[in-house]
Amino acid sequence: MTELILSLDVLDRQRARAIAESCAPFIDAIKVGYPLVLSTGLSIAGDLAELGLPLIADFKVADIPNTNRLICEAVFAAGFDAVIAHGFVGADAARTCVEVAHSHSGEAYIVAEMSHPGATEFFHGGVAERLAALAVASGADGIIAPATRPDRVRELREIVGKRKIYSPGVGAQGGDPDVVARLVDGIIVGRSIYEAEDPAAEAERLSRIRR
Ligand code: O7M
Repeated sequence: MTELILSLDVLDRQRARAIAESCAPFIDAIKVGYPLVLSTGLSIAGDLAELGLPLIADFKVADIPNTNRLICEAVFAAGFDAVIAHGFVGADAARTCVEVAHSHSGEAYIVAEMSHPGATEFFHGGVAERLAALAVASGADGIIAPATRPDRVRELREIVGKRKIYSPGVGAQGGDPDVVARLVDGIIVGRSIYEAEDPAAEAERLSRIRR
């Protein structure tokens, strides 16, 4: 069954907690990125951990190996279960994220191709394929690939095989959950859920589509 990952890009701690709590029965994980963490601090991870769902730190880590290590150690110390990193910084830097994640029994995902229109500028022309291959070679648990381009997801699947593909871009960015949920291991959904009049109802609707 395709996972449903809530991208909790809201700025207020109480609102984040309330949305996560109401959606919890229908989602498989919560992705937390800079908008929420920079607004509330890393302690939000502790709040959300009370729900018992895996927490994914979307910090798109992209630095030298030593700095990546320091960032990832802080991520797992805060209570996250997985981290997302960029691969374009090179195999050594990406591998550091994977090593730290695995040393905490966590997971690490590498961004292979992004979902927005401008992503084609640099990711196309072989780069995404190389990033997917780097993710495999680094022992990453999976990649991030765009729900807005199902054909690209199919091509990247050829490279990553059974490793997981998590896919953002459903709903607000135009990706069709009916199409992409069949191709990936998890769809990442933000605004369609947290901006809905009834976020839990929307999460429930999406949770039925992905089955
Ligand atoms: O559903 P949305 O568009 O409101 O939110 C999508 C989330 O996924 C949001 O947190 C983005 O930062 C993130 N995302 C993308 O939208 N596109 C990408 O290519 C990559 C990500 C992402 O999660 O990277 C790990």
